[in-house]
Amino acid sequence: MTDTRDETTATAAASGQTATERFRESGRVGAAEISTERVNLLASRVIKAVNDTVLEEKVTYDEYNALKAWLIRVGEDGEWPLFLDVWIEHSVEQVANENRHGSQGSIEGPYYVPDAPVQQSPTKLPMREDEPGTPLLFRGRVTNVAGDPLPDAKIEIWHADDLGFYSQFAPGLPEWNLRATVPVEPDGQFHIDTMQPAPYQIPTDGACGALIKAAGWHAWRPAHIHLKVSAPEHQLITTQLYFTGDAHISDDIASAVKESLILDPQPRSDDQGKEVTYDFVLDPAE
Ligand code: MBD
Ligand code: FE
Repeated sequence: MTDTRDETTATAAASGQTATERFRESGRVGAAEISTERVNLLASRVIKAVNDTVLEEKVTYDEYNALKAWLIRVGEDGEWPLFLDVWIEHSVEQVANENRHGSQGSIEGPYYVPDAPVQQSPTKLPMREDEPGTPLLFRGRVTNVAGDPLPDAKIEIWHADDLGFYSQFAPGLPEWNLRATVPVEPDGQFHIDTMQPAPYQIPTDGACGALIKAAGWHAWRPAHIHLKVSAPEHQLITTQLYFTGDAHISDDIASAVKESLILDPQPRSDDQGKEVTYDFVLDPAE
């Protein structure tokens, strides 16, 4: 049977289940043994933090049961990846990258898919013939911390479309829409034609959306481009780039914006949309 639904019929539960499956398949589950000492320390601290909140705020049984029901629903909707990546990953990223000298990182989020089609720079991301939005030429160079170009670098890039949907996580989109793996040019430069993404709202009809509504928060992330930039003998950096003037640049629900990651695209001289330059600097492998 052909799936005739389009991306606007996406549901939180469907994209959540897909994100959950993708995480299970990613090879990250059980990839490293966590010692008994470490589990004891971390689990004890998290449980104590919750208990302290209960005691200090005098949490009632009604509130406790609301929490229990909500946690059950997070699992049912497959939204543990979304919940963790929106509200926790930014701190993990901060710790992981605190000693870097090169470009700043940011969170990966739940919608990365490995092994996107390889397209040598200069290139245009896979997109529909009538892909909506403003064309954006994203260009720059990948170097080491000394400023030498890294000709063997590659850039994995993925982002949402103009309606805020990611291919493979919403129905009706071509499999690799707005996703690619881009080897750079011999002088370390890259030129990637894409569409400027729009501000993004995390799914509002699932457990995370229910929390946002119940707490009176908003569900927005500023428009962003996701990237993984790597080169032999250098540390891979996972990051995101944002756009100046975005309505949610200062109140990202995922707390993942950094000053150095905000772009200011300019109109192209040929008037074919916008262009912007960002240079990536990779730290040496440890
Ligand atoms: C996203 O697109 C995203 O980047 C993050 C971090 C969380 C939810 C959706
Ligand atoms: Fe995203």
